[in-house]
Amino acid sequence: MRVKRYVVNALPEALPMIRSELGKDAVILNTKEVRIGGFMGMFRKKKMEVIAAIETGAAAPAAATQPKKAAADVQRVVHAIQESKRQAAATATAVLEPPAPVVQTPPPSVPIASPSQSINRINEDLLEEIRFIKQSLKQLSMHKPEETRPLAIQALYGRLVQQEVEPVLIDRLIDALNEKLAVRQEVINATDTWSIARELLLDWLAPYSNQSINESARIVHFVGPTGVGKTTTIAKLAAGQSIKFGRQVGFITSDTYRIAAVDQLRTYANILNVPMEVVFSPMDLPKAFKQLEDRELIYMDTAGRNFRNELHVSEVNSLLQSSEQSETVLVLSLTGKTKDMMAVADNFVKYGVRKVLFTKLDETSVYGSILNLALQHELEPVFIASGQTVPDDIGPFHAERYIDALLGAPADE
Ligand SMILES: Nc1nc2c(ncn2[C@@H]2O[C@H](COP(=O)(O)OP(=O)(O)OP(=O)(O)O)[C@@H](O)[C@H]2O)c(=O)[nH]1
Ligand SMILES: [Mg+2]
Repeated sequence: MRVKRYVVNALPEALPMIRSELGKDAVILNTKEVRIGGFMGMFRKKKMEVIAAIETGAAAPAAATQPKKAAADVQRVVHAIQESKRQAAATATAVLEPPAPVVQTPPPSVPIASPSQSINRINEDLLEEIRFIKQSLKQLSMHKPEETRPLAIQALYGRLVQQEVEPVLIDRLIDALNEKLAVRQEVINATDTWSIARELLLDWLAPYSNQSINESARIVHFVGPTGVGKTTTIAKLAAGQSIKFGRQVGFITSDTYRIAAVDQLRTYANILNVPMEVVFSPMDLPKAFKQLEDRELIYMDTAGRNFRNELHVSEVNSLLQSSEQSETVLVLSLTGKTKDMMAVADNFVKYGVRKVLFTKLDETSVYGSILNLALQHELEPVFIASGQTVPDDIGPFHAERYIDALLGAPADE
């Protein structure tokens, strides 16, 4: 066996070298990432080491002898398959059947297949084997183990894992990327990989971006787990609407659960000169709406609860009924754990919630949950809050800015 080591930037670079030096029968024994060069352990460059080998008897043949050899190979494979099938059938018979008693048996009454029927069956079997091998090869190339992927794709994979993007979405993106790259022959660098990933993600996010709170909704409810920033967000949005657009805003709060929650919203109501009603149960709602009937826009605050518990979700939902056009916005903090956010989102989506508002962007550098919630729960991000200052620290969701933050700079920059 002849073994040769190649150090390249990425696997596709090694393939033509292997083919020309060792021939088309060469096999890749191993690939791994290595670091070379540098100075005192610093500035080392990432490379890929590829170990390839060829049986010495099967040295690279001249082009003219290829067809003959291919035919011989096929014959050898056919023979091997037939032989292994014959042995498997014999073994199965031996295992399944008890030893036959030593008696004379009459000749079998089943008709014996004609030679042409047998050849047809062998051909069908062969075709079936070839189909199976093709399918397996395709699957192998789609789901290459991480370390045999080109370096730029490995780096992108790492970035998305670190951003807590759901594994199923990462796999989908890498598959889509590989499909796009399959039509390109050259070795792909990180900048190109990042830009294709950006395009793909923007495309996927398109149905969920450029969304806002429904303008025809006079009543907007804000729901979400404890302490995510619902009350502060209401103050920020109300200030924007009344100061920037001169709209007549009113507040309702049903958060009588936490001591001082009513006072918190009342403080903002006083500063913004906005009337406020407190409701203790769904029965108080009609009276509150009547009091605020001159208001163009009503923001309703609700108590933060453990909304992984569906009972709490159904409780808050009973407060969100209104005879008018209304909309409910789920408020989630980006500092929350992805799994918990998904569980909360799941519960609210069941009640028809479609809009989500993320807070505390300023407290994290991990943004995967926005993508996860949009693509897996079809929740449309409407605003992003990035600080405690009322009213400034909030803005509409921008898909492009978001994807840039999610992907970060390409790995080779
Ligand atoms: N860093 C940061 N803090 C925020 C943001 N939004 C809100 N906060 C802070 O988060 C804390 C909780 O905010 P609240 O508005 O009281 O949260 P809530 O969801 O109404 O809380 P409950 O009503 O108790 O469920 C406060 O200290 C806010 O100043 C944000 O975007 N970034
Ligand atoms: Mg609150």
